[in-house]
Amino acid sequence: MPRPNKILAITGGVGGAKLALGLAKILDPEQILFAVNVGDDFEHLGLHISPDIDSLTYALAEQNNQELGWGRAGETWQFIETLGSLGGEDWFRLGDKDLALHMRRRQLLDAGATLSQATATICQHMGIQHSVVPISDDPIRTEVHSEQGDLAFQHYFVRERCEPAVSGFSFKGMETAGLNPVIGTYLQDCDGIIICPSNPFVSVAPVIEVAGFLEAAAHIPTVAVSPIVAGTAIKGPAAKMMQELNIPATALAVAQHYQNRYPTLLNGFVIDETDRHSLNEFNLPSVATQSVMRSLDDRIALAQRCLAFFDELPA
Ligand code: FO1
Repeated sequence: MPRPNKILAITGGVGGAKLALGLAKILDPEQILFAVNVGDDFEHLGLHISPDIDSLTYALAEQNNQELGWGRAGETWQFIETLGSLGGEDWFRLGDKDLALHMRRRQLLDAGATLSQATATICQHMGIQHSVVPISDDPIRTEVHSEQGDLAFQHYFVRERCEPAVSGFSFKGMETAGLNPVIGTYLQDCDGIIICPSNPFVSVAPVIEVAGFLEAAAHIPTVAVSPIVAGTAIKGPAAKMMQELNIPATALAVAQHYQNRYPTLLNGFVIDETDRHSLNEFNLPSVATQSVMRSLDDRIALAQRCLAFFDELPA
C-alpha cells in the first residue's frame, strides 16, 4: 500500500501523546489530525477536566511535565494545597498552571463553545498548529467495573491508584454520542489511521466505538502500535487490566483483542523489538521496532517507522 498522504492518529493517555509529538514533528498540520479520547473526562471542582486532550496539548506544545508523566511542565501546587488545607478535595492534583488552562476551558464552554472549539482556541494560544480534535463533543464517560463496584474513571485511576481489580468497562453516553463532524469529514479522504500505543480498553475503545467510526474507517489502512512491551505497560494499568480480565499481558493478545472485537479495524501491528520473537504468531502483517520512547528522537523514529510500515502492507 502506498504511504498515506492524510493520516488520522487515535490517541489517549501519555504513550499516545508521545508518538503524537513524533508524528507532528514530521508531518505538516494538513497531513495529520489527532482524534482524542474523551472517556477519561469528568467534571471536578466546577471544571471540565479532559486529561487526554490535556496530555496531548501539553505534549505538542512541548510543555508536558516529564517527571509526573501528566500535567504541565514547571508546575507549582499552591492552589491544590491551599484547597486541601481548607478541607476541599485534593486527590486530583490540579497544578496552578494547569488550573489556568482549566479556567479558560470553563470560560469558553460557558460562553457556548463546544469542547472542540475550546480545544482549538487553547491549542492556538499554545502555538499548536496541528488539529487536536475530541472524538465527540458529546459526553462519553468511562466507568470501570471493579471489585469495589462501578467507579468513574478518574476515581479508579487517580483516587484509587488503579488498585481495584477490574472486570470490565462501559462508556456512559456512547449510545447517543455523535462522531465529531470534523473527524467524520476528515475520514472521507483520509488514507491511513495510526492507533498510538494507548490502552486498548479505556483509551482506544471509547474512540473507535463512537457510532459511525468503524464503518468510516473500515476501508482505510490502519496500523496499531502495541502499548504492551515485554509483558508490561510502559505507563498506566493496561497490563494489570489484562491480567484481571484473564487476557495474557502480551502484544499478541492486544492485536488479537482488536481483531476479535473489531474485525474490520486492523491492517498491521507494530510491536517492540524485545517482543520480536513472537512476530510469527501474529496473523496480520506485523513489524518489530524500538517502540519505547525515551527521547524526542525515539518519538520521531517510531513515527517514521509507522509511516514506512504502510508501504509494506499488502494492497
Ligand atoms: N494523574 C494522576 O495520577 N494524578 C493526578 O493528580 C492527576 C491530575 C491531573 C490533572 C489534570 C489532567 O489533565 C490530568 C491529570 N492526571 C493525573 C492524569 C490523568 O488523569 C491520567 O493520566 C489519564 O486520565 C490517563 O490517561
